[in-house]
Amino acid sequence: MRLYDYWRSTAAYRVRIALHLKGLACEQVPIDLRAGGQQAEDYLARNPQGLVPFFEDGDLAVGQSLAIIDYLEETHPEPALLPADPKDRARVRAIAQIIACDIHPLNNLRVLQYLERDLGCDQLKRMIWYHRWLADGFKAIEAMVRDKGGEFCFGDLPTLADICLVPQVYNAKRYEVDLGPFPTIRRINDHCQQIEAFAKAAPQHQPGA
Ligand SMILES: N[C@@H](CCC(=O)N[C@@H](CS)C(=O)NCC(=O)O)C(=O)O
Repeated sequence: MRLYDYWRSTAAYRVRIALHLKGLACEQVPIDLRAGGQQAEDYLARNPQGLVPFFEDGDLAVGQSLAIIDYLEETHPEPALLPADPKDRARVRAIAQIIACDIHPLNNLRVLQYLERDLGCDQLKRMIWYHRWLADGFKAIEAMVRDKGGEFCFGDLPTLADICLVPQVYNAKRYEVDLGPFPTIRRINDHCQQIEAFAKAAPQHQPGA
């Protein structure tokens, strides 16, 4: 298995957590997003979308973190990243998708760069934009996980929801979001940090950090 990633990419961070939770060895190939490595000709030939993560396993070559994690889940079902009950699976996916479909795409590097370079937003407006969409999503998740009593987003085992949440918390801190209004999210994130798979996947431990 080979993962094209960038140490600070939250989407790649999700895949790294899933790989470590499942105990799977994977070669990492760093793509330097700040230097535009995602737009290099040889990388685009591999992944025409010009984003990380990108993943290869035998004759499979695929992007999109959630598709990669689905593949890992289907090919290496243990430990499961989704609960057994279909209703619970839907609950977990709903949290993961708030992050992966509603927060992250609005706050991705290319979107923030577009706001600044093409639409003339200064850094303050860029920050306001980031904070707005992050807070919207986190407010919903906080309400969904509060009073559930589990150590993770859903129950006492890590799931796809935590895999998406932890990288987004990392990114929120990087953009100096006040996490005070989200005590349950903070508690879950702190708990995940104690788990080896999450710790090993953390940005500061990746090549290029
Ligand atoms: N929906 C995609 C998002 C991938 C994505 O946007 N990756 C970011 C890093 S977190 C990226 O490569 N950004 C490069 C850019 O914006 O130019 C996924 O989940 O894999």
